[in-house]
Amino acid sequence: MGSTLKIVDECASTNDFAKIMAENGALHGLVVIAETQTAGRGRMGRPWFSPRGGIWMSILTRPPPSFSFLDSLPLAGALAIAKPLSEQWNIDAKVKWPNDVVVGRRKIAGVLAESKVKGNELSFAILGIGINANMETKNYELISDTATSLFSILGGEINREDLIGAVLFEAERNFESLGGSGVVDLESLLENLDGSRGHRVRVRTSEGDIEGVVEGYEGLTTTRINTSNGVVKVEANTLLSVDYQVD
Ligand code: BT5
Repeated sequence: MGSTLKIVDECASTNDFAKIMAENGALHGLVVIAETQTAGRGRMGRPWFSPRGGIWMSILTRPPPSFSFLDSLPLAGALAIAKPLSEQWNIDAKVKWPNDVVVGRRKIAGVLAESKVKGNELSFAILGIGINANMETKNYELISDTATSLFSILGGEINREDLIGAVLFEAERNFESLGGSGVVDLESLLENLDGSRGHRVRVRTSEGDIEGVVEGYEGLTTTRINTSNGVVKVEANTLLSVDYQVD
């Protein structure tokens, strides 16, 4: 990861920037980083606030081995953020299914996996990573009650280069493991860093809505939800949205 590094001051979305570079032949491992994004986005077109001081970056993987690789990318990406925050910076960061990193109840980072399909084949995938690093979230009305930043938690600036390096290192190992190298036991890592188990959720899937309590995972693509009718397995490729109920 980062064999080619493209750093820009401002762009609409690093995912779009990386996609254009991918369509023009950029190689596996390209990383695009922007100081600020003017149209950063989350899933389903939701806005992603991207002021200066944060870490807004996208990683190109090509060719992704399979569709199940793609379905695992959001959790693999979230783990690559939560692990170094927890182990190297001593922050109690947890992965919140399906694609968030939280500290306590507040979101500190999110990931957005997108892909390009040609015929029946995946031609490339892009993993967008947004981390609220050296910035404040309280000025953004939409997220002032739900988000936080590393700056607020640490009471000072984090070295962004160190964190970017650590996240890219973990992302590379996680991606290799999704490809079958086994270098990281992703299921155990998720077990250790999971912050969703025991939480009540309302899940929308392409196969219907489910309400219940997150019980655990099977691999990185299947989530078990304990409902009043027993355990229902949610597959990542059917997932539309997850709402956490405040309990
Ligand atoms: C995500 O979506 O969490 C994925 C975020 C991915 C952002 C990166 S930045 C680099 C790359 N380029 C992009 O354009 N995107 C990626 P989702 O789960 O849909 O969460 C979106 C919701 O999070 C919004 O509706 C807000 O409520 C909230 N939100 C927006 N900005 C936030 C921020 N900076 N911190 C915490 N929450 C935020």
